[in-house]
Amino acid sequence: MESQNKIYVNRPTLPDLDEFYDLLKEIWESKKLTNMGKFHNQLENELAEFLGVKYVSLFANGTLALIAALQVLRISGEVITTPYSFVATTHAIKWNGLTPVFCDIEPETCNIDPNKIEALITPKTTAIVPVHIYGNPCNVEQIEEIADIYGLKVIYDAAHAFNVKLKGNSILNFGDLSILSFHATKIYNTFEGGAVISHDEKTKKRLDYLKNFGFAGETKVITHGINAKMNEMQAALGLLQLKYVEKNTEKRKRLAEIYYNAFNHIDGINYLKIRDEVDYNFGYFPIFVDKKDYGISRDELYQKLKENGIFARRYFYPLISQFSPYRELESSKPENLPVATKLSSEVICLPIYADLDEAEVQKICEIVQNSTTTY
Ligand code: T4K
Repeated sequence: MESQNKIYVNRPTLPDLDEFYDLLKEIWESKKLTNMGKFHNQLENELAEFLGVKYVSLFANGTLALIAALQVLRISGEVITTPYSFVATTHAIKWNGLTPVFCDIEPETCNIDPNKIEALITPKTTAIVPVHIYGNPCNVEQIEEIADIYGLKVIYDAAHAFNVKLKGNSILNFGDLSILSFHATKIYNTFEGGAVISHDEKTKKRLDYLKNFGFAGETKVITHGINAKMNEMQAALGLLQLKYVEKNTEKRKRLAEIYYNAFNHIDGINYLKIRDEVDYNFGYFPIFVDKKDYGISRDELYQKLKENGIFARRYFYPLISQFSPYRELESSKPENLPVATKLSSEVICLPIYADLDEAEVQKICEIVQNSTTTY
C-alpha cells in the first residue's frame, strides 16, 4: 500500500505569483513575446554577472544548448563522453551526426575518469563531452591537460552545475564551452530552459545566430540554424528566480546535512564526497547501496521507499550505453565500463529541494536506517 503523502525526488521552486504577474503584464502590453526581447537580454546579462562568467546565450532547453554548442565548434568524428548521465548528453552528440565513445567513470565522483580518456583517443577524435554529474566538478585540470596535448575541444555538460564554484571560480569558466539546463527539476528553473556559456564575443555571436535559424540580419542566413530561443515568459521567470538561488541552496544544504549525519552510521550506504574547494549547490543527493554491507539491494530499498510514498529516482540507471541506440557500440560493452556499471546498479537519488521539510528528510533517513538487515 502506498502512503497518501507522496514525496518526489524533486519539486520546482517558484517565485511569488504576484511578482510574476507584474512581469507578465509588461509582456502583454508590449506584445513582444519572443525573439530576443527585453527580458531575454536582461537575463543574459544578469546571469553572466551572477554566475561570474563572460557570455551567456539563453536556449529553449539544455538539450538544444548542447546540440548548438557542438555545432558552433564544428565538432566532427568521434566524441569521448560518459555513459553515466541523462540520455540527453549522448543524444546531443548523435544529433550532430557524431559517434559517441563511452569512457568509464571515477568511483569517488561518478565523473568521467581522465585516466581512461587517452586510451580511447583515435585520429577521428575531436572533442570530449564530460558531465559535472550531480553538479560535482569533474577533474577539469587533468581533462584540460589531455585536451591541450591532443588538440581536442572540451564541452562541459554542466546541466546540474548551476552556481557551482571550484576554488572560488565558476566551474563554467573551464573548457571551451559549458551548457546549463533550467528544466523544472533543476535548482534554477525557467519551466524549461538552458544556456551555453562562452568565453569570447565571436563564439557568443555565432551561438546566437545558430539558435535563431542562422539569421545574421534580416535577409542574411549564415548557417543551418535551428529554433532554440528562450521566450520572454521564461526569461521573466528566470529574472525572478535569480533572487532565491542562494537562500534555496542554504535550505538544501541543511537537508543534505541531515542525510550525511544519518548515513555516516549505516554500513553499506555510501554517498558522494564533495571536495572542500568546491562551493556545491546540493541539487541532488545520490546514495550508493552496497548490498554486501547493507543487506538488501538498491532496488529493494527503492521499492521500500516507494511503499512509504518516497519517490526517489535511480539517476543514472540504466547507463546511456545500455539504451538501444547505443548498446552496439564497442565502447558500450559493460566490461569496458566496470565502474559505471557498478555505480549505476547501486545508485538512488533521494529527495532534496528547498521546500522539503526537515521532518520529511528525517523520515526518509529512518526508512533507510530501518531497512538494513546487517545490524
Ligand atoms: N544533461 C544532463 C546531465 C541532464 O541531466 C539533462 C536533463 C540534460 C542534459 C538536458 O537538459 P534539458 O533539455 O532537460 O533542459 C528529468 C528532466 O526532464 C531532465 O531535465 C533532467 N536532466 C533529468 C535528470 O531529469 P525525468 O524524466 O526523470 O523527470 P520527471 O518528469 O520524471 O521529473 C522528476 C520528478 O520531478 C517528478 O517525479 C516530480 C518532479 N517534477 C517534475 C516536473 C517535470 C515536478 O514536481 N514538476 C515538474 O514540472 O527527467
